[in-house]
Amino acid sequence: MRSLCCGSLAVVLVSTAAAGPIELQIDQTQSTADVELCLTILFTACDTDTTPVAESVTVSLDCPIAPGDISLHDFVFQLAEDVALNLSFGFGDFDSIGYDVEVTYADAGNPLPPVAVSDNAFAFTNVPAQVTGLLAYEATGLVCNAFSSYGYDCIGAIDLITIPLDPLDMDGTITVSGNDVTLTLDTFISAPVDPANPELGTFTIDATMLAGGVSPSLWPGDLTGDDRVDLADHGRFVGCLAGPGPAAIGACQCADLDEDDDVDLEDFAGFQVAFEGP
Ligand SMILES: [Ca+2]
Ligand SMILES: [Ca+2]
Ligand SMILES: [Ca+2]
Repeated sequence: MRSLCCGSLAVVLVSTAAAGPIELQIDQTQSTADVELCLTILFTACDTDTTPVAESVTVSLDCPIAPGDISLHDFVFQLAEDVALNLSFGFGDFDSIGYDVEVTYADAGNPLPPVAVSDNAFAFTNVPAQVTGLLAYEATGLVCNAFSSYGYDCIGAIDLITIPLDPLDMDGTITVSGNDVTLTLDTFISAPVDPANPELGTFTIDATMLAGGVSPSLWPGDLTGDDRVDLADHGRFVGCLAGPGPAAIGACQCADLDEDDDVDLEDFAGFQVAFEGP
């Protein structure tokens, strides 16, 4: 897995590859979103459709071989197919197609603070997100009349970017096998069709995704995943220092700089060489 072999000098020589964030590609053959639209016009009618999800999730890991924490940097959840949502009220219909729909991270350049990985599982909370795309529709009969009363044309399109999303919660798991990183991520999005008239209806997106990529290179001595070896890493190193013998476990495996399975003073010598300053 790792190519380091021969003590601290070798450690320093290979410390040129950046770890950095890792972009994981969403496997659209194993990722789906259930989309539901409900409108209330006298009574509530709903319809659902399912589409594969494509695109990517970008995260950083404190220890690429055995993550102890994970930070979310970016994501694009692209609904890979149009969704057809056809509501029948008896006294009229609302037929619609959602297309080019994407849910994306709304704070690009500002990763979320790291969260702990425990038994491969983690939870991101309060994730800023936005939705883009169009819902093209045709309302007929009394549904058209009702829609008109809200200021809408009977045939039109709702630009989804006008709909603000509440921050999202996402549950996930991460597993590392050799150089392969696999992430699962589940999220549920619910928003009003018309934020000014929330009683008109809601749409929801219930997504279950699987993403994969190649593990980033180790940055020897970097135990926080920011490509720097500073006092934050020193604090973590000291927390891992257990002397010769005890096997390094979890994210402490990244503190085993000489790769003899322990974290001892020989590793600390390598850490001191890698140390870049406070
Ligand atoms: Ca660091
Ligand atoms: Ca040792
Ligand atoms: Ca060691």
